[in-house]
Amino acid sequence: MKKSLFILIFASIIFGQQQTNAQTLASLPLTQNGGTWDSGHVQGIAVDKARGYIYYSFTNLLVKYDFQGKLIGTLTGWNGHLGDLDFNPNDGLVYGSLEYKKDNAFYIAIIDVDKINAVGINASETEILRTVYLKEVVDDYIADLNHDGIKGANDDDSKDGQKPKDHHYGCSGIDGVSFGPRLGHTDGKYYLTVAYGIYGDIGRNDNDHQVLLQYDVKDWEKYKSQLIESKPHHYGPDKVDGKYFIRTGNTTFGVQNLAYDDNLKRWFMGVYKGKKPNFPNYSLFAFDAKTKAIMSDLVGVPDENSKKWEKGLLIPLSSDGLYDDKSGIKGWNQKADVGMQPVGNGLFYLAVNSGGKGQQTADLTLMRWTGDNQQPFKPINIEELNKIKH
Ligand SMILES: [Ca+2]
Ligand SMILES: [Ca+2]
Ligand SMILES: [Ca+2]
Repeated sequence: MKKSLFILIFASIIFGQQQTNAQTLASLPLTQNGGTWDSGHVQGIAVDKARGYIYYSFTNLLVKYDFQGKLIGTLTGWNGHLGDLDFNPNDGLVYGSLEYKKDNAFYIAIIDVDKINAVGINASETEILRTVYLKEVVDDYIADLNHDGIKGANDDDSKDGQKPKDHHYGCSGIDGVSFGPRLGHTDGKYYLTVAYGIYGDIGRNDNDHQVLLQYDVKDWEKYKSQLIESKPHHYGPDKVDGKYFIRTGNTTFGVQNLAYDDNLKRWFMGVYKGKKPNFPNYSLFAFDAKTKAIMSDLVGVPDENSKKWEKGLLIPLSSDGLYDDKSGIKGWNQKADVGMQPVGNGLFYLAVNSGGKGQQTADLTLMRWTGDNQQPFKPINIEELNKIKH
């Protein structure tokens, strides 16, 4: 008797979850336009599946739409560069990268998106947007590699001539942001994962790796601070919970969009193509969540003490995709640089930007992962979506 009751409860929970998942899938818009704005271009998106919202970062503007395509509100009022986003279902907040390069200051913006309920809310007049300072990124950005005493934003690499150039690993700041399991694992708690921007400088060899940092945000309440732009604060963790390197060859400003797909158990990195002729310069790279990082040479990054290559925790790229013999690099030619968000069941939103100054817009398309090296994502239609549901 008791046993059958358990089975009944268990079955109803599973059935209930399937119902919820089916309902969520059914409510996903096949396409969405993120509005036209006098702002910077779209940088990234975040999706709250449970409550049915899509968030767009337009560099100096955050826009909130519901799944029906209704504009719910916007947040403005900062001069820094808001980049890629992710939604954290554990606290209901959106996390995004926020750069103040001239101030040598890099933050995670943590946005209480529940409170975005009107168009034109000014972040500086509310407590909706809080920030946490990332010392690790700043340390690499301001590294005085050429020992001329000039650092960070003040050292203009283009004037360095034959001297070594500043900015460790070519760090230009941060952009890609995603929650996901500790690298090397497919389960366990999720960590906030932040990707470096990397200068697309073809005249240096130390900028051919992507750099990812992982942070456990459980204790971040104590750091979260209002950002006074005239006096950028330094409240944030001194240490990272993990620092990893992925050799992709150089890109133009590093990982634009970072996304963890729990369906494929895979991390995706969308980039602006690099320009070095010795690399294939793909626009999308991936690595698998289970792949363990191995302490290895970071080829091209000189170790000042040993005169060899610096070492770091290196994660190999996924084994599928297009393959470049010469460099051993794998990846895809797929636009994934201004918005990419997995939403489960092998489905992803991918963004395309258009419009010029004063009229920036973003169009999202719901796509499915195909595994085809030539066309890894294909738009999904309503019939295909219904097939997944049942
Ligand atoms: Ca310098
Ligand atoms: Ca970007
Ligand atoms: Ca992201």
